[in-house]
Amino acid sequence: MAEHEDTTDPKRGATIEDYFEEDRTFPPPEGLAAAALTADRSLFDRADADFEGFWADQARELAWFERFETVLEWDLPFAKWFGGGRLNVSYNCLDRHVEAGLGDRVAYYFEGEPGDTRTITYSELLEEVCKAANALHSLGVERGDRVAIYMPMIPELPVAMLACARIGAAHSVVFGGFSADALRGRIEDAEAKVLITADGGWRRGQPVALKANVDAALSGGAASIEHVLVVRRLGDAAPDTAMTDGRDVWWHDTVDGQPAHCPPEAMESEDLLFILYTSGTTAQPKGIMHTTGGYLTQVAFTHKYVFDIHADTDIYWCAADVGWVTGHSYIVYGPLANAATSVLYEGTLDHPGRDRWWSIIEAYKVSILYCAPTAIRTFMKWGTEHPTAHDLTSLRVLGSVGEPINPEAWIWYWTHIGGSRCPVVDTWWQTETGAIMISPLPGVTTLKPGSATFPLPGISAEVVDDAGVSIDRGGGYLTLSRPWPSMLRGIYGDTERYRETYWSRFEGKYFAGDGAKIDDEGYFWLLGRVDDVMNVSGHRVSTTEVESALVDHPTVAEAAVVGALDATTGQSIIAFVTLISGVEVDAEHGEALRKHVATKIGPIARPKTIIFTDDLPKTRSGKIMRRLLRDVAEGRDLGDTTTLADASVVEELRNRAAAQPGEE
Ligand code: 7RM
Repeated sequence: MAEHEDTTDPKRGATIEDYFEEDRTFPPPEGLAAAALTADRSLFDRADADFEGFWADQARELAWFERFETVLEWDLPFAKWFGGGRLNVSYNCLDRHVEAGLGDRVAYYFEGEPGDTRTITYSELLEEVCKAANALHSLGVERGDRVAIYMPMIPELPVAMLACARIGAAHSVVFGGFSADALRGRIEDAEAKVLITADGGWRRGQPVALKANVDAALSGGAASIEHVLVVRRLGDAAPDTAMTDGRDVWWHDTVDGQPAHCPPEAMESEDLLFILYTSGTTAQPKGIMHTTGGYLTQVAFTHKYVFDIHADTDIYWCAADVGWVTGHSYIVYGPLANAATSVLYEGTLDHPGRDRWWSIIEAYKVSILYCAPTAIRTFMKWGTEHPTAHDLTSLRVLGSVGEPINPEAWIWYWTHIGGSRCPVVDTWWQTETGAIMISPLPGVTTLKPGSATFPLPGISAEVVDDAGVSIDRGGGYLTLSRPWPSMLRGIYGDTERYRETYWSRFEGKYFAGDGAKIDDEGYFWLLGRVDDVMNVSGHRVSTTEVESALVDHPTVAEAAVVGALDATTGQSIIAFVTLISGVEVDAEHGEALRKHVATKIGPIARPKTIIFTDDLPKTRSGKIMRRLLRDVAEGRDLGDTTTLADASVVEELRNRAAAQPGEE
C-alpha cells in the first residue's frame, strides 16, 4: 500500500517533519579548548542574565568618540542600538590599531588570480583609505551620500568601502559579476552620486572587462552618478577602456596624490553604513540597510569568538566575495575591527589547477578557513588528491556558510581539509541579520555534523509552528524573537515592505524564511527555505534532509531535491545528483540511490526520479536555485536565468529531464 494512504503516521500534519538523524558528535579538541578565547558557558550566562548589558559590554570593546546613553530602543520592528553614541567604523578598523602600535601588522595578504601578490599593513591600509576618502571628497561626496562600488576582489575594494565609512557616505557594493541592468537598477534605487569600479578583473586566466558594463549601465539611466572612479587592474590587458570626459577619472590620478590624512567623521550609532541588495522572491531586489554602531559591535564580536581569533598569530581566510554580505562582515569589517590578518584572494577555485586553494593555505600558513558548502562539495567531487598534495597543518578552525552543509560534506571537510583536528563551525545567518546568529563556538560546543548547533550568546532564536507557537523540539519555522545589534534597519526606501516581508507572518517575531528543527538535545538543524519544503502525500518533507541522505551515499558529491507537481501525491520528489569524479552512471545507480534514501530516512522521502548531472544551477554566490529546478522538473518555461552563475547548466538539465521516463 502506498505511504500516502497511511493516516496513522504521527508525523503527518507536522509543520515540517524531521526524518534525518545524525548521531556522530565531536567535542572541542583539547588543545584548542585550552587556548580558546572562551571555553565555558560564561558568555551565554552573561547574555542570558542581562541581554542588553551583554551587548553593551561588546559595544564597549569598540572606540567611541562619544559614549552611548541608551543600549536598545525597541519599537517593533524598529530598533535603535547604542543611542547617543558616536563612532567611526574606519577609525575602529584602522587608526585604533595603528595607535595601539600594530601599524606593521599585515591586514591583507592579497593574492591576485594571475599570481601577483601584495602585502598591506594596517598603517598602509590607513593611508590608502585616507587618500581615497580625500579623493571622494574631491569628487563631491559628502556625509550622508551614497556611493556605488562595482569591483573585482582587489585591495581597492575594501579601501573604497572604508573610505566611504570614513567620510560618512553609505556604500552599496554591487557584485562584479552582475549585469549592466542590475547595476543600473541598484544605482537608481540608492541614488548613488559616485561609482567606484575597475577596468576589469581576472577570471580563469582571462581578463574580464568591467568598465564596458558601467558605461552601458550609465548610458541607459542612473543619472544620479556624477563621477566614476576607475582602478586600473587590467592595464594593458584592457586596452579599450573608454573614459568619459568630465565624468570618469582614474584612481591612480585621483587618489594617489591626495594627503595621507583625513579626519574620520563622528557618525551617530544609527547612521547608515551600507546598503546591500538581495534578490528575494520578487524581481525587485531589496536594499538591505545596515547602520554603524550595532553592526560593527556584532560583526566584531562574532568574528572574534566564532573563529576564536588570536589576531597576533592567526592567518584568517574568508573565501567569499566582498560583493556578498559574508565578504562585508567577515572579509572587511569583522576581521579589521579585530586587527586580524587576512588573505584576500581574487580568483576561482580551479585556476590554474584544482589545488589553487590548498596552495594558498600552504603558502600563507592559513589557520582559519571560512567558505561555502558549494565549494566543499565541488572539492569532494574533484577528489582528495588535490588537498593531500599540500601541507594544510596550519589550519585549526574551519567555517561554513551559505547553505546547510550536509553531514557527509562536513565529515569530508573535517577529515580531508582539517586533518580531523579542526572544529567545523557551521554558521547560520543572512544578509538581513548582518552577522552570524546560530553557530558553534569552537572551544565550547560539541559539534554534530550538519547542525549549526545553538544560537550565539545574545541571540534569541525560536522554532515555531504554523500558529507561531514556539516548539522545543521537531520541525518548524526559524524566527528571531528579540532584536539584535546588527539587524537590518529596513529596506531602503520601502518601510512597508520591511514590515511585510519579515514581521508579518508571526506576531512580534522576525521570520527568516528558513525551516529548522530542534533535536532532543536542543541542537538547531536548518532545513532549507520554507518555499522549497515539499509536500508529499500530506507530509512536509525538507529538501535538505533528502539531499543529505543522498550525499551520504559514497558515490554522491552533491544533490538538489525539489518537489514537482504529481497527480497522485500532490508533489513527488525529483533529485538532481552529481557523482564524485570517476563514478560511472548506469541504470541501476538511480535505483540504488532511491533505496539508500528510503533506508536512511524512510519510504516517504524516496525520490521518484533521479537525474544525473555534472553541475547544478547556482546563484552567483553558490546557492542552489531550487525554484529553477522545479521549473525544469515540471517542464515549465524558465524565464530570466541571468542570475545564474552558468546558464548553460540549465539547458543540459532540461534535455536530461525530458529524456526521463514519465512513470516509475
Ligand atoms: C550569509 C548568507 C541567507 C540564507 C539563509 C539560509 C541560507 C546561510 C546557512 C544557511 C543553512 C547555514 N546570507 N544559509 N547560512 N542555511 N545553514 N549555515 O548566506 O542572505 O545570502 O543568505 O542562506 O537559507 O536564509 S544570504
